[in-house]
Amino acid sequence: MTADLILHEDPRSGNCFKIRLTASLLGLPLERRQYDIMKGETRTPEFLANVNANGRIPVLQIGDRFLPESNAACWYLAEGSALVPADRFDRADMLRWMFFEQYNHEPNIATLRFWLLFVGEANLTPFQQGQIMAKRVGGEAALAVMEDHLARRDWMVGDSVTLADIALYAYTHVCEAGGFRLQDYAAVCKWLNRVSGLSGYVRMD
Ligand SMILES: N[C@@H](CCC(=O)N[C@@H](CS)C(=O)NCC(=O)O)C(=O)O
Repeated sequence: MTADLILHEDPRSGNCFKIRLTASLLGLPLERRQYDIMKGETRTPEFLANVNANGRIPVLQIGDRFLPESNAACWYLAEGSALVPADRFDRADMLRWMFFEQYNHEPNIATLRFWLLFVGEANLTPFQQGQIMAKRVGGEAALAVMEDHLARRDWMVGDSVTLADIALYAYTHVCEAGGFRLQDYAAVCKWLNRVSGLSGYVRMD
């Protein structure tokens, strides 16, 4: 019998971790199916035809339906829970930070972590090597925006943890693997501790 919720993932991926963390905070059981992105296991004809035509994990399988994109999957799990604000403005503000994560944060911070930790700087293409500095500057700018915001509040939106915190936590807490210095961001560090102190918190594998 197929489980209700199946996470197609590579456990090294922060995007996948967001979904595990959301499910864990909500007490929802997830079956995990693992793929090695370094071996192209999300690019096989079977994966493209049956799981995600975009060739990427995470994908949340709900019964016989497949939902790619980490933040969409977190939304599916959390809609109607305390992880989504009841207030209309706060709900939109939460989405604002989730779009910020996908546009300003993840493409810089997650990509540098992937390149430096898993691919190795020496194995990068000349094009990728030429992008390192821009990604470093972009990632530092995103962390500075978070630092400024969190210097004045405990959570990204409202007075309690929301999906905005989960989405941004995933790659922030491992950003040093991409060469970023968390010690430069004191308010971000305190917020990271707030998230990891939540009841139901689960570690990234
Ligand atoms: N915007 C997507 C990004 C998904 C993504 O880039 N996944 C990466 C791992 S974090 C992947 O599957 N890479 C393998 C590949 O592109 O072949 C999300 O938030 O889920």
